[in-house]
Amino acid sequence: MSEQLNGIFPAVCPLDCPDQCSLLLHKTAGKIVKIEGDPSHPVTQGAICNKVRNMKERLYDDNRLRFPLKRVGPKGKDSRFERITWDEAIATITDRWKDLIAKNGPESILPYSFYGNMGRIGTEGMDRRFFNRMGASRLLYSICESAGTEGYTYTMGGSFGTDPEDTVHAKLIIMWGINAVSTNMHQVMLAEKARKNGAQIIVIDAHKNQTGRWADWFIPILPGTDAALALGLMHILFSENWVDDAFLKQFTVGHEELREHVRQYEPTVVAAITGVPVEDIYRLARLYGQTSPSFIRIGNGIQHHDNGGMCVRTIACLPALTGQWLHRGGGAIKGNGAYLEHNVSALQRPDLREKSTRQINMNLLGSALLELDPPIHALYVYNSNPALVAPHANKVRAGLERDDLFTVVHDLFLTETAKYADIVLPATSSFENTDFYRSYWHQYIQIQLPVIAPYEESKANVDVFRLLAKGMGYEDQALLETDEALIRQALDHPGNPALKDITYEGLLKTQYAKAQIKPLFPGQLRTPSGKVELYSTTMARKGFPALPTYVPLFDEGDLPFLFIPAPNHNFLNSTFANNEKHVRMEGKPKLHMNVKDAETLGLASGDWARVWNDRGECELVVHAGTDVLPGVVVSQGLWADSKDGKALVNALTPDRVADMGSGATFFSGRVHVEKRQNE
Ligand SMILES: Nc1nc2c(c(=O)[nH]1)N[C@H]1C(S)=C(S)[C@@H](COP(=O)(O)OP(=O)(O)OC[C@H]3O[C@@H](n4cnc5c(=O)[nH]c(N)nc54)[C@H](O)[C@@H]3O)O[C@H]1N2
Ligand SMILES: Nc1nc2c(c(=O)[nH]1)N[C@H]1C(S)=C(S)[C@@H](COP(=O)(O)OP(=O)(O)OC[C@H]3O[C@@H](n4cnc5c(=O)[nH]c(N)nc54)[C@H](O)[C@@H]3O)O[C@H]1N2
Ligand code: SF4
Ligand SMILES: [Mo]
Repeated sequence: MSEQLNGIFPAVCPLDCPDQCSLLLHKTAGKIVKIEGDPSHPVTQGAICNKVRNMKERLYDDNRLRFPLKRVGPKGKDSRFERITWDEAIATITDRWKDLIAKNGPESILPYSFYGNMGRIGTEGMDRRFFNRMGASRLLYSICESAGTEGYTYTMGGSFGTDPEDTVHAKLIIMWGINAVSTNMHQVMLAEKARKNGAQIIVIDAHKNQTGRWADWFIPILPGTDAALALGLMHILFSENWVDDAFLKQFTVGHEELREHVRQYEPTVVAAITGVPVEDIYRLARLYGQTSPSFIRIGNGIQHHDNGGMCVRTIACLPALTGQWLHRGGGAIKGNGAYLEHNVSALQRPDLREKSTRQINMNLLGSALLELDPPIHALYVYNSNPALVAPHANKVRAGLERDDLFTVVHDLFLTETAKYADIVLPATSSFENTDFYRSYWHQYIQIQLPVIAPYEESKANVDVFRLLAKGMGYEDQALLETDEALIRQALDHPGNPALKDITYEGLLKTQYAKAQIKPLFPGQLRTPSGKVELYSTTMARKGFPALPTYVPLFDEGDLPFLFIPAPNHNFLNSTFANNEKHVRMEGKPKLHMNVKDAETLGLASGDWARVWNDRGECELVVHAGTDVLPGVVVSQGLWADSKDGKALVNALTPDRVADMGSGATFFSGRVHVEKRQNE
């Protein structure tokens, strides 16, 4: 920790946000008094979002956990806790685990985590080593982008796309299923620069939110139909000969098959599927076919659907048709994480596992807790809040309520999940820890050293796992190593030449460093053929159509509305949902619906609506207008339980698994809507 009580210290935003801003923390008398952007960072350039500008309130929030707790009341919303010491906490946990391992084996224990903090040694370092050594069940980290990532990989060979810094050169920018104003604000800033140089900005979304309002042209689309729109564009690009034949021949496989295949996606057919009028499909195809460089930012929204993997796989084919990958600023970004891939096996040490262990899909947490055989007897949650963020929340909560389930939660706050815990452990914030960070959008790696002392008795993830290892009697060297050693091992990656010049010492000096990345073309693509795979034999082998294809959403029956519970502007998933200031900034949980639907149901803006299906119900404040098409309703944000707990949008979401990546289908559920009775 910096011993200086006053000063300005460099930092990294730890949140699960593509922008991964460099920050400057102002410290007075040992406390952070101001958080601002670091103007020196080439991408984030000192601009940060409002939620992090206001994060100091969260650091010193009265509700922040100060010491370990044990539960003395019932599990769930009426839970009560008592203070215990760290020694008692660690002894209670490890005694229970030892007993479970002796009786049921280590796979009866399940770690559950995600990226509440993106620091790599804390989220996928010491924790993985510890649970590998134990031989616990493994979690499949599939809640976020896995469907789209698998889809994109079939086409492009991995999470490799355009360097966002180059997108200022684009002349056409399409934000496709991304609420970038809220979720990737520096892509918006870069697009603004491009716009000043004459670029047009198109947004394709199911909801005209602030990103749609910022666009030069907003195209509303029926959810789950984007692959059909992309195929309709391909139909026109081929038939009008707006394709780059030289690029297709040299750098793709399957362009002749694709040309034949997309004949069926006539604009009239596509218009009927997508709700996008024929003339708009033509206009979009003409702009895309005749503007260069063109850049597509592919969001996560389109892949939280039953057909999300195939949808992203399909959109990812578009830049190749017009040869955009050879134009500076052209191409697409779904995610860029693969460029900065660190030495994962050195950090996680899968070799510590004595034998192979079962893997459990985090999207099926409810079923895993209720139905799995042999059962899960203990759950260890950190960096995540599954009681709010996981699909089919009522099933998840029924699982968490099990009397015989021993649950530990490590967090900064007494989250909805922590209320089900037997033992709660207080976590440090990222500004109290050492870690390294790599963006999944820009190409910089950054380091964080502790700026402030740990808050009260809170501990970093890595330190808790060191204590747990000791309690379990594990003496492996891998579990004793320092933070610095972990970072060095992760950065030392002969398999990724882009990291060659990025070292621990270098990062200490410069705070952040850009990876040395070779252009994708020619010769860098990691598909089996080394080319853009418009036709994928890998997909055919796995039972998918080999060519991009529109597959309709799963039919949930005749419930009248498709429900899209998306993220909001002022929270980061459920982070900030328990901080008063951020809740105030966000207002009330709303239900956006088309005014025609509202009228039919006798609803007006400001009314409370009850939204339900056979998985659950919630109550939201109606916002009627023309921002969504008829038949679609949209909410924003993962809200904390209120006294009556009715804002839990994930009570309604399906735990069906997407077509690829064992991904989540948050946006493919259907619901009924009615006026709340006691209005
Ligand atoms: N402020 C803020 N920023 C965040 C987050 C947050 O919670 N708040 N979360 C972070 C995380 S973990 C992630 S993964 C990203 C997610 O951020 P994004 O990549 O922006 O993805 P979403 O916000 O889930 O969805 C984006 C848009 O997709 C639209 N959409 C839904 N279904 C469809 C469809 O079928 N077709 C089309 N065209 N549009 C559709 C939604 O209306 C929404 O506007 O943001 C990160 N950044
Ligand atoms: N309906 C609906 N549900 C969704 C989504 C959606 O769009 N709609 N989005 C999904 C997506 S894309 C994602 S990525 C997931 C995200 O789901 P989560 O990863 O669970 O994200 P958060 O809700 O932000 O929870 C992170 C928790 O980690 C804690 N935390 C932060 N730092 C640390 C630390 O250093 N140590 C420990 N132990 N804890 C820490 C925070 O306090 C917080 O409670 O949600 C998914 N759920
Ligand atoms: S949440 Fe995103 S935009 Fe906001 S400070 Fe963090 S990285 Fe930057
Ligand atoms: Mo995510």
